[in-house]
Amino acid sequence: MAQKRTRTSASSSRRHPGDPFAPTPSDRFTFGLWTVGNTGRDPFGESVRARMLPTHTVAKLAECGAYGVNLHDDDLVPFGSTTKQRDTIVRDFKKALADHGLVVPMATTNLFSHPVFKDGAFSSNDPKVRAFALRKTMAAIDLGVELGAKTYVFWGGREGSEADACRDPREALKRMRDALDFLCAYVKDNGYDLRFALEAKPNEPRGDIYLPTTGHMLHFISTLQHHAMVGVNPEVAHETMSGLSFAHAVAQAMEADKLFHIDLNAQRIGRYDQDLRFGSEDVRQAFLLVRLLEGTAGGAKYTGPLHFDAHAYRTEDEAGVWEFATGCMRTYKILAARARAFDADPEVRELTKPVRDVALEPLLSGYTRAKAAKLRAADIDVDRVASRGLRYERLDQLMMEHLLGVRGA
Ligand code: GLT
Ligand code: MN
Ligand code: MN
Repeated sequence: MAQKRTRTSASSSRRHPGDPFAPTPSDRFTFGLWTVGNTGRDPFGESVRARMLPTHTVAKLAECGAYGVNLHDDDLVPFGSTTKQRDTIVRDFKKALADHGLVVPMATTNLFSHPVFKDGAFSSNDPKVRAFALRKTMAAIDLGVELGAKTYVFWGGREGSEADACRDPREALKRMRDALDFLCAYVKDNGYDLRFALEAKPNEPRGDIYLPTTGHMLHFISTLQHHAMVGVNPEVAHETMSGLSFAHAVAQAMEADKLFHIDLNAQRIGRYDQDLRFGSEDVRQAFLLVRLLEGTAGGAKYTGPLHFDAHAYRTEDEAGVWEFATGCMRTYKILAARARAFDADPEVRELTKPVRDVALEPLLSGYTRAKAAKLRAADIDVDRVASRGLRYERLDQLMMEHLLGVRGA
């Protein structure tokens, strides 16, 4: 229902005619209420910006050219609200969405802020905590579905440990599986059109968080009862914190048809979870990611929402927040244009042309005894193959020149 576009207000592209990088709703860019609404509080200092009303966030995001807004239950309906308060808040929020033509593609549960979750939610040793977490998530799923969400994210920020002897990590995984199996069945029982997307993070706020990378998540999903409705929501910052290639994690998820959602931001290796403006660090990785998502090299394209799970620097006032949001979206579009130009460049195409061998290729998959025998007998001049230079220096330099705007712009 809420997924239909009804926006009539001046969109960003109309306000910037002829600007190819001005974001528009058809770009599918989304922000969480908690992202642009981040008040700049950190472990060393208080808020530097006032709390934003969700209805105001909706109006401003629409003005910037975003497509949608995502939320935790508590971002919209403060913890402890009465049913009457909830209904009023939800009614006003729905009106703002309709007035400004924004949708809610994704919703999630806050299972980390309240002190009751200090030692986890689904993995807690205390059945009362696990029961409360399930109950809170069922209510939050109802809210998300009411707002039109099609994807439901699970980020287990507190599912981890410092004093690791407190529980057997195998027991934690079993409890998390039980919770997800339960909640999948809840969605099915209610006939909701909703898929789950699991988000990994290696640490912070816990010393170690269970299921620390997208790869861990992908295996865990294969052990779930209703695995077909569960995919991943990889985040740039989280995979980068582990020192891993984000593009490779996303590629594995895409290849498994499990990229249900994505959290875009920027991060430097070895630091706390920075959640910086998309593309503002490691432009190479950002380029490779956008190239992958846009399928400019020929692979399948990602067609889901492009969510920026990032926030403005603590130095900014509200005007800076909207510059931050616009910057995320513009950088994505600029990188997409650069990726298209790179993959259309005749020299790049020549350098990335597949190496063909019509005699050997049929032998390389689908084992048979005959194929194994042919492989053994095949004439392969190993020294000749090994001596061939692959010209990746030239390829990478071409990528840098496209990226730096001196070629194909
Ligand atoms: C929190 C976290 C994010 C998650 C959000 C969804 S909550 O802001 O840092 O990475 O995506 O629960
Ligand atoms: Mn995230
Ligand atoms: Mn993060």
